[in-house]
Amino acid sequence: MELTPFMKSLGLKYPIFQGGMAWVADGKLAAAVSNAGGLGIIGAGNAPGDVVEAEIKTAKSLTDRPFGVNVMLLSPYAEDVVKVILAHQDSIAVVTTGAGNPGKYVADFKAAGIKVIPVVGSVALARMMERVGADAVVAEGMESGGHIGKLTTMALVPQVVDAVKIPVIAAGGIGDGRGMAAAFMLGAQGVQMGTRFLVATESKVHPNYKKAVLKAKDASTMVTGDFAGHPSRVLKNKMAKKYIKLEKAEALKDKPDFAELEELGSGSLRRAVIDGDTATGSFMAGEIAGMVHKEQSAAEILQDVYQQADKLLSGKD
Ligand code: TUI
Repeated sequence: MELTPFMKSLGLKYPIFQGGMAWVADGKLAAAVSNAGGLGIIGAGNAPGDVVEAEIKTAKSLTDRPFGVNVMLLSPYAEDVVKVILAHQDSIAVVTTGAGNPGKYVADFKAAGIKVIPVVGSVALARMMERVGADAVVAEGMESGGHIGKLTTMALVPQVVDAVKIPVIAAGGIGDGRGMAAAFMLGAQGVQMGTRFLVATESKVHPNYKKAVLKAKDASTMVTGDFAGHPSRVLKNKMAKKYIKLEKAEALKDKPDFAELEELGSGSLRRAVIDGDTATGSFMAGEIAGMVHKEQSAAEILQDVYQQADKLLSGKD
């Protein structure tokens, strides 16, 4: 498979991005993916600027290859994280954004020589991003783990490809070379995967979290947070079921108590990733968790996925 000029301009061997997963995607994981020829991405999540800065320094110390940082726009620290990224502009090749509209930051990133690749869940936002100067977009379907939009990857990707001239990277529901090949057939130039990298050898995710992904089946995920306007795909567990129950109860009230829901969800991703707390943690994962069967190094994951996709797309065997 020939890399497109855009993917070549990022200095990649494989047109595969590692999703900027909050709490999970640290400097070490990002460097491992970048060293192996993909695009490693540090997930800022809700972390303050100094914490993100430390991860950028870690990645920089571990790789000479390009890597990126994901800005989670709902974070109270998003503005600080943007400042940190601009201060390290020489070492950061790409910024991706999630959970919002990064319009006001695009010009500053571009002026700093950083490529801006917003994650979008709709054609409208993709068009807007192209208009404000984004270099590419990640079109992410609701098969993804974590915060999601409403459309599926199969429906979203070709519609975004038709709507914009900038390159489109597909995300959501891609866990192996078949998914990658399918994304290319839909017009994508690259893919982004999160769930598959959750269980990478270099991922610091708690063993209980990795185990939960490895034993997941096709129907093991569910979507919480829809009622409060922040739908999030997670592995089914006690916490997710409790959250849904509370959401349903609040939805029946004239004046729903969003604070109570917020309190239940607060810190739950940290409890999953760091503590491996299967009772009160939110184990964010995509629908492809059911086909992730083994822990592998980032390099093995990239090679496996790419080789399978390449074979399928070239029509060999
Ligand atoms: O951002 C993600 N995935 C995430 S962020 C995250 S941390 C979090 N946890 C709980 C609640 C909220 C955040 C965990 N996973 N993916 C990219 C993505 N962006 N998916 C959907 C969107 C999106 C949604 C709405 C992008 C823009 C948008 O609205 C744009 C507007 O016009 O405001």
